[in-house]
Amino acid sequence: DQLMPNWLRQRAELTPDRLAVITENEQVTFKQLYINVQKRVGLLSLYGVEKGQHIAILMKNSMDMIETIHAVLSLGAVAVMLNTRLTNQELMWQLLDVEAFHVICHDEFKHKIQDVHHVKIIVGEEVNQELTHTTPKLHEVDYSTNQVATIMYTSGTTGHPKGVLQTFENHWSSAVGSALNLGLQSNDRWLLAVPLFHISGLSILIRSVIYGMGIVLHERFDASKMNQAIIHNNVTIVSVVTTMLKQMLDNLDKQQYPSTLRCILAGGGPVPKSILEDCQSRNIPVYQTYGMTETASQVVTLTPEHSMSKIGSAGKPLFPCQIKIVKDGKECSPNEEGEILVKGPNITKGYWKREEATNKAIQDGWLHTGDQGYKDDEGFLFVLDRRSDLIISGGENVYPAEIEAVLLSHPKIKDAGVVGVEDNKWGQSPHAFIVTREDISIFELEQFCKSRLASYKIPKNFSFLDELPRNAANKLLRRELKGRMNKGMK
Ligand code: S0N
Ligand code: AMP
Ligand code: MG
Ligand code: MG
Ligand code: MG
Repeated sequence: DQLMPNWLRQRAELTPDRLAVITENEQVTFKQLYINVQKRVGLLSLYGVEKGQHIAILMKNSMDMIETIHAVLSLGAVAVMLNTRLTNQELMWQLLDVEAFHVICHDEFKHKIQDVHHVKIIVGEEVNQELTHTTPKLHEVDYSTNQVATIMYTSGTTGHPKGVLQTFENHWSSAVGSALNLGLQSNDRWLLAVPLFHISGLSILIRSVIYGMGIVLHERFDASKMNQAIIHNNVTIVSVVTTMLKQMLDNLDKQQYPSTLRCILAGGGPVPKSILEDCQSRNIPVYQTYGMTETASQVVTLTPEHSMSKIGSAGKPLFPCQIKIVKDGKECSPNEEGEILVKGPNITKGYWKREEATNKAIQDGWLHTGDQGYKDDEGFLFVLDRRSDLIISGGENVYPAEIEAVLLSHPKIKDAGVVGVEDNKWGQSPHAFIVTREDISIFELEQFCKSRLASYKIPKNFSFLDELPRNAANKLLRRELKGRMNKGMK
């Protein structure tokens, strides 16, 4: 285990006067950010926060949230990043599972965790008032490589979501790998409008302190505001998921991005070739990337010089990473399809309290991603849209099994199967097939789902069947259900 200096302190010492964060109403330099964070460190230690504790954060993108993340890390505690779109029940489950000591939340989310009694809830407004008379704490911890910095929950093909452990080394090697691929320029400024509670957003914050690079922070996604920021705010790089990019291109219309914009990093799910080609013809520098929560963001990103010749590919591995394609335990030959395995210092050491799942997912250092793909004869990765067990809606993962379990818990439902269908706005959205014991209305079904599932997980459509296709072992044949969808069955 090796020690690194506290990243924010080091950055504030190296380049104190550089801009760190620009929001709609304020901007701070690294030095100011560091001072503000020290106050928060002081306040959180008054609240009893200590090294090693799990401190959950339920906040919207904001200066508060950035300071809170740095403060938690600076105390040596672990920041548990909660998705604000989840329901009370989903959040409660994660808070219990992760054994959170405190939750720090914005006032508007307090109602979602009211019933959680085992943790102290620290509300944003309270904090801001107390901060005015808190003495800063001047002794933040150094960071050790093997220590867990953050935990993010990710669902799986079966059962409950699992907490992905992300160490300082995971984040560090991810940030360095990204810079070695995309390069680092002294005028770089990264637009952050994806959620900080996902690794897509958090990884930008981490790159910012490690690189000494400013971020332009948006509280919520707004295509027009993003384009304005790119055009007027000297943004050089921006991270997006497909639905965001689509809306930005529509909004841009006949306007052009300035040449200062050097990279639109597009990931979190498939990026249709038509959009990539549209960007290419309009001279918009879009780079597809493949990565996940378990890999602390990008693993494979298309390099600038191949963006034309390898359109549709996610690229080659970042310098610290390796990929291989495996089928039936054997490595595939070029152009042969199989499961994507990835390896590197950015890969999680496992899932919180899930030894079995960890050992299954990571073997000899290789993470089995569950994704299908192939490498072409020059080693470029193509991710295939072949999974029937995962639906990606606007960059949010939806696992059919999770929705099926909720539907099956309704007394009137005898059987349920969920598949992803093409959705013009979100890429894919869930569609449920159900077999009922007695009549149930769509309204009743939706209400039932609403209290149990985040809204992006609620099926957009329901079809009623007499029976679901299952094999001899009673396993649901989702692919067959999907086939019925495609044949236009309603
Ligand atoms: C697409 C987003 C921005 C849409 O949110 P928006 O427009 O703010 O919606 P709201 O106004 O809040 O709600 C309006 C209605 O829409 C529903 N809704 C919201 N989001 C979704 C959704 N995704 N699917 C379906 N419905 C949605 C709301 O529920 C509401 O409906 P009602 O009114 O009925 O309640 C937002 O979804 C968003 O931010 N998406 C992106 C999330 C993300 O970042 N995902 C990536 C996760 N993966 C990773 O982090 C690994 C990959 C990675 O690191 C990466 C990814 C991209 C780029 C770079 C990288 C990298 O490697 O660095
Ligand atoms: P998450 O668990 O939210 O981090 O999502 C990671 C998942 O998103 C991956 O396992 C893939 O299934 C999907 N994904 C990420 N990048 C791409 C890409 N470039 N093309 C297709 N799917 C992707
Ligand atoms: Mg995942
Ligand atoms: Mg919105
Ligand atoms: Mg996702």
